[in-house]
Amino acid sequence: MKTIYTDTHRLQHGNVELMDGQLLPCFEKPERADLIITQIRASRLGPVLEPDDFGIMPLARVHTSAYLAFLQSAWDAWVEEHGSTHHALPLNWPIRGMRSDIEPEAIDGKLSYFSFDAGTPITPGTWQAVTGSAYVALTAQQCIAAGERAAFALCRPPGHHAAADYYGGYCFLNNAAIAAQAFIDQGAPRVAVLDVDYHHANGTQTIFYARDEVLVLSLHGDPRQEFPYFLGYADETGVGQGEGFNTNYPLPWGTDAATWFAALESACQRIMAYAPDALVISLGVDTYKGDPISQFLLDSADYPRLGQRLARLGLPTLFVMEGGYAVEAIGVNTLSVLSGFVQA
Ligand code: Q9C
Ligand code: ZN
Repeated sequence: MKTIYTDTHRLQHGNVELMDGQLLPCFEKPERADLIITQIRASRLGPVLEPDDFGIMPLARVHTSAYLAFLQSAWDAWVEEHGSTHHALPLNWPIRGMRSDIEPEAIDGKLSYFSFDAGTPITPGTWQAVTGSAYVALTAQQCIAAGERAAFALCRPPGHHAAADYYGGYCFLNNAAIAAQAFIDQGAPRVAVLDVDYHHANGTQTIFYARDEVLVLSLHGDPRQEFPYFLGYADETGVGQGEGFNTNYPLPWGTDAATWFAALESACQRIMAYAPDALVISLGVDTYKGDPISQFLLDSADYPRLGQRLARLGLPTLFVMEGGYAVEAIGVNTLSVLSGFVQA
């Protein structure tokens, strides 16, 4: 299996995020991808390739032009307003009864308009890092389109919390959605996106919510307890043409491997019934018991098993990296999923 990777991810290196009432060092940091690529290079998984440049078009198939223009210019606007001493974080959001349909002129207003949390700093290199990450996903998608059974897009920053016109949860461009849309644009009638990251795939769900040609399934911490809190409930099943083509599997804090794999089995049955032409796996390993911001109990031995189960679906499979913050284990656990897949 080929891995697509670029060092450009290091240009996204935020200083702090607001969590538990503190400004803490960002959990989503360059070391994450560095540890994964180190494991892959030391393994026999396969070659590591650089991404191609795809321009703005495939990004604009998923994201709005106003949002892309904002992301591209946000750092410069921030520096003009505040100087470059600190990275840009939003501070307030429109709630019930306030106007959420007007893009303000001031950069602080724009940051709020296009975001949903205070954990996702915009830095001097954010635009270059996030476009590089999307190109990693698109290059891996191209490998599958050219006939390969599987490919690994080592994306960083991650993408699944980003919707058509907002960022948050460490995500700016929805790499998995951009790749899924590329399959559709190249003529695939049906694509399934299965998100096994600990957090709900709110961005991916929202992007494809009204459409039946992309089935979206997400296993995640119950939003009653867990970020992003305001999406990811079991009764969100799609709308209009998309009704029945979104499935959420919210699971409580403390979920163990037995319960998690039972939910995975349900998701696999749904995928088989859908019979997609390609499968995109949003691969987070923050389900690990040692993850510092998550509450599931998967152990390292469970990750090969995940890869094996996905391989049994028998589909062209694109793995897209999402979360995972226990840096000492993230490389091993990620490689375990991919090795389990190729050895199945
Ligand atoms: N108390 C991804 O895994 N903050 N994003 C959570 C926990 C946001 C995670 C705060 C977590 C986002 C791609
Ligand atoms: Zn996550």
